[in-house]
Amino acid sequence: MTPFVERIMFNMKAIILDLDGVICHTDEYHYLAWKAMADGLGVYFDREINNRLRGVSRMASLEIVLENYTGQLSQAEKEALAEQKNELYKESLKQMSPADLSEEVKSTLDTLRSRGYKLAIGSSSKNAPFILQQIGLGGYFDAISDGNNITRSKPDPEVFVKAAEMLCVPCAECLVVEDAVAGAQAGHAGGMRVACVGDAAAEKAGDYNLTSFRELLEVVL
Ligand code: B16
Ligand code: MG
Repeated sequence: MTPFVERIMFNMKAIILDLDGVICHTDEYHYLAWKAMADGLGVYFDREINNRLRGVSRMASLEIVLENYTGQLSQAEKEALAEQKNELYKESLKQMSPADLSEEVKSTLDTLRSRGYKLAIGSSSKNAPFILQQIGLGGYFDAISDGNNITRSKPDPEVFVKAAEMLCVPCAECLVVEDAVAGAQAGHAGGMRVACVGDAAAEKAGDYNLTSFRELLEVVL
């Protein structure tokens, strides 16, 4: 990796960060809630299937979970299952606190801000504002684009394009940070550069595939 390349070569002005799996680890809570819902329905579900749900909207996630379900479900029954999962998930979110924001993530965000970058959230989650509040980042970001202001989920670029619009920064001058392959595809589809951590980094889905969040400081001066 060549340090400083993003600012010099791409005139990078803003960083749009995914929430679940990047800023905090609500991905484990998603897994536990989907697992409980699937067990209740008698559908096989494991962590490998769960990886396919990263960055994907709630209803699209449900369709993936139901791939192993042999029965028939009406739209109303599907919505009730999604609601059931969300209620379980929200119970976990209530227990979150600023202690769930790692020192590494907070200090890296603060350093990026001190270097002059605008910072935004680009998350598929409708629970994003509540999660940010819980971990002490309510009001921290310059813009929040999330599941409440989009009609198409990642890998569609809508959530990131809207974040760039809110920041008044051209897409080509934004760097997306993602843990999901679908999220990395969304960033690229929006004409943005992409740095990946976690699952998406293991899949080499980004222009930069990082071994830690802090390594972002070597990508953007
Ligand atoms: P909700 P992200 C995504 O958040 C999650 O990765 C994905 O697993 C979830 O289904 C989606 O949000 C919707 O979440 O049910 O809370 O609206 O990674 O885009 O920050
Ligand atoms: Mg994510």
